[in-house]
Amino acid sequence: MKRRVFQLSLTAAAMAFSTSAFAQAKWDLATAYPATNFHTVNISQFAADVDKASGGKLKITVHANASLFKAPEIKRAVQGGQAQAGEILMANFQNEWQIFGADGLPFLADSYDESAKLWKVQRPVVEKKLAEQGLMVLFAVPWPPQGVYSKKPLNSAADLKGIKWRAYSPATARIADLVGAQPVTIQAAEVSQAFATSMVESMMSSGSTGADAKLYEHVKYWYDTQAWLPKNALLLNKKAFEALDKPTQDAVLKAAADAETRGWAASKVANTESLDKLKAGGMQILPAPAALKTDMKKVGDTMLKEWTEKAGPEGQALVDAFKR
Ligand code: PCA
Repeated sequence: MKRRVFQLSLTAAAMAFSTSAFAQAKWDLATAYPATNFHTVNISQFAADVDKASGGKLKITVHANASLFKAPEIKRAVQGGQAQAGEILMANFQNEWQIFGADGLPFLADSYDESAKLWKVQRPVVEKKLAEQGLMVLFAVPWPPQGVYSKKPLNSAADLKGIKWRAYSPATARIADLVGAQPVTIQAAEVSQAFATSMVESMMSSGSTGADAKLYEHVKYWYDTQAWLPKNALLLNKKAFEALDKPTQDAVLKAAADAETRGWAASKVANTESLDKLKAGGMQILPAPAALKTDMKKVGDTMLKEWTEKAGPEGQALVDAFKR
């Protein structure tokens, strides 16, 4: 009984507070990648910009490296308001809605220019979908082009048969199926451990994630297939955004636009720097052998076909708009 009275008075206090003018807000922002990763550095800069432009009215605390929520939980946490903001890898949510995975398909958009073109057509539909879920997308930034990490040298996809393959998304698990490897889903935060213990022997990812995980300690080769550039997106809880006053909302949107521009540039720099780091650590950074590239392109063709079937007219419209 006592407890109920207490709860009621708390609700009354909350209501009184919400009708008063917006004074200050504190947000938690969850990410799944290390603090030093270029995405996280970019997001931290975004938080600092918002703080400054809002005159300290909106304070955003960035929780890096999956310390607040694990990667697959972040979307739901932002939706439910457990965190007001969070960064997701869109391709992780392909099973929920195929369009989220368009940038995770091998060789559909395989350069920064193509990736920017894809985001242009993907963004409006993604915004609409997320709005239905009570979410907003502030910006998206691609990971550097995806190559193949392997403990042993590779000539073609046949060399991947039977090996333990780290997947980070439904699409990267599907690649394993198609080449006859054994997929194991492992989050970026656990990649180093997984290769160190030989739980996995190969994966596709960027130089950036390999450098973050110091993979040169456990892996010998990275083949530059330039297969796709999956994007991280920064999501907001729509209600949290709407609770801000207009000048603070504007500060958020302006800082977000800056973060998107800065992030794409940072990704290109991270690509070069991380591959240099892997090389310095003793890895061989190699062009993809012709057979491997041809095999992977075939995998990409199959996956695009499967994706288009699942994504339906909406997916076809996206691909058509992208190719136009
Ligand atoms: N790094 C992330 C996703 C794509 C990438 O380059 C990872 O490997 O989990």
